[in-house]
Amino acid sequence: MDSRLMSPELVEIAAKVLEGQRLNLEEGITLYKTPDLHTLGRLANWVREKWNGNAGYFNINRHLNPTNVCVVDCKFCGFARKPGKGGYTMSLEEAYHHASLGYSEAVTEFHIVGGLHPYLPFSYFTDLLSGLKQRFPKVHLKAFTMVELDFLSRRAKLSIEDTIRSLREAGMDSCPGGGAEIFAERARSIICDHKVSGDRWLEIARKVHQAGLKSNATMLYGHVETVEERVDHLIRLRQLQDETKGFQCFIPLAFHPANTALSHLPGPTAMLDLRMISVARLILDNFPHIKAYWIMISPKTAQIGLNFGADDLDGTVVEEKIVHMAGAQTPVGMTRSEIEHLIREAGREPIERDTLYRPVHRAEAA
Ligand code: V47
Repeated sequence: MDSRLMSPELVEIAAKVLEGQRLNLEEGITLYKTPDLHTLGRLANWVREKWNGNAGYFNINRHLNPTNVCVVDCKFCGFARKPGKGGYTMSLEEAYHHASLGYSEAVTEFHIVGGLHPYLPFSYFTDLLSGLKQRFPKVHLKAFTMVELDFLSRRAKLSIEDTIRSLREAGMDSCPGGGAEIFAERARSIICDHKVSGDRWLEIARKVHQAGLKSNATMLYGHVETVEERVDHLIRLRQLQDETKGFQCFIPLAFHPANTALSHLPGPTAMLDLRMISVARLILDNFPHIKAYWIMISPKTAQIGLNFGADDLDGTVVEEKIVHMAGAQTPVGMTRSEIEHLIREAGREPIERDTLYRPVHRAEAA
């Protein structure tokens, strides 16, 4: 890369990236502050191609949110309802029915997350998983964030290890990356002071990985967090990944302010969306995948993200509630051909994957 075309503060960082050297906190801060988004994106794109070549991954999935009743009261959330305040809770039969809406043999993943419901017994969750497995034996169940696992273990009065074991026996195949928000105490205490700490989130992720399950990781950005707190978040994830190698994918989550207690905030812009993807790709040098989650940043920005460090767009989703209840204007789902079109137009090769990033060969799956 020609250093004459770069902002001066990026010259040394670019050399380190091209030599495969790890970036530190100060360099991460520089990447978040540089006005030179083009160089940032090109560097991230170089690393992305080293990891994933020209692949543009997607999957055929469906989200399932069994309840939005939640005791935690996070300030950034427009989805949750306090107990007795008009939320919904699906019976098991309703949840199975919901999973079947729009279901076809093509679906390879259910993404299952919900509120922290104070009264649902632990058996509801094990029955939910085993009932889904019985009805949809080929579908991978990516279920429950680290925050939900912590809550369920306390509800069930089980150790976190036993909680993970029971859910796994019932059908949990991996875990999604939500609930991480921002690990730094200062920002976390403003946006979600009743939630488990960042350290606890990481500790549970460690247990999930030690149990042999994969998981993802996220960061919620564009609210009250500082640039330093973002880099700190990424470095803490990188440290755990060095230890466990259990994370598959990092997903930056763009904050949507509408209908939340932080509705006075403007929310992130497209420039920040792309910067978040690029910096994540450069700092998380041990994460195989970075996702541009089209639901949160729009299909168009996600498509550009495929050339700024991301290699994955997530999937068809079908019915997204969490950010649509916080004002998201994107569709609630996309078809396979729409996703493939976006990826192809970005100059990438669309590759349908399963949750564990194995290519899905349609003729076989059908
Ligand atoms: O945990 C909640 C976030 C997460 C808002 O693992 C909000 O593959 C923006 O984690 N504005 C759920 N974000 C989504 C999530 C996810 C999505 C797609 C793929 C994967 C994966 C994980 O959404 C929550 C929270 O961090 N969130 N409210 C909001 N107003």
